Amino acid sequence: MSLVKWINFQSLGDERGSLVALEIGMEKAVPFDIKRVYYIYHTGQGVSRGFHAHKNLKQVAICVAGSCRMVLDDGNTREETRLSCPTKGLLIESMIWREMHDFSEDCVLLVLASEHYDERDYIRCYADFMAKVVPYDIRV
Ligand code: T46
Repeated sequence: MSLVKWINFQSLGDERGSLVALEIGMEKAVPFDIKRVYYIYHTGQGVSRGFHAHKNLKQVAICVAGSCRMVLDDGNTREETRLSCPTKGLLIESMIWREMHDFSEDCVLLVLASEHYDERDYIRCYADFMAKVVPYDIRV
């Protein structure tokens, strides 16, 4: 199964422009209760971010302006995708190593998170991440 999982949001656009509403409890558009929202913007040219995994945290990343490239790695396979559409959210499950590259100057990456911020949930060393990964061939 692909690591790249998109959630499509309805655009409530009219002649004035576009609007996306994410309402907690409305429907399970996002497959977790949102406890935190943050956004990444003004990323310098050539700067990459991420380079970590989360033990429990699940997130949905939405590029509400501009674009960036996201690399996802579950320790068995590595995939990448471009985020550039405000009506598409990229679901990032727990225990996925992520890297973000090629931010456009105008990129605003909005992230919905299933938990409050907790540095103890981060795995910031790739070797530590790999040591915790269960290989595909021994998963039940
Ligand atoms: C992720 C990717 C997509 C906080 O204090 N609270 C927060 O909610 C967040 C997200 C960060 N911080 C602090 C921790 C660092 O001192 O802000 C600083 C920058 O965070 P970090 O270096 O983790 O940023 P990124 O862009 O590498 O990663 C972020 C998220 O942290 C991470 O969960 O999945 O975006």
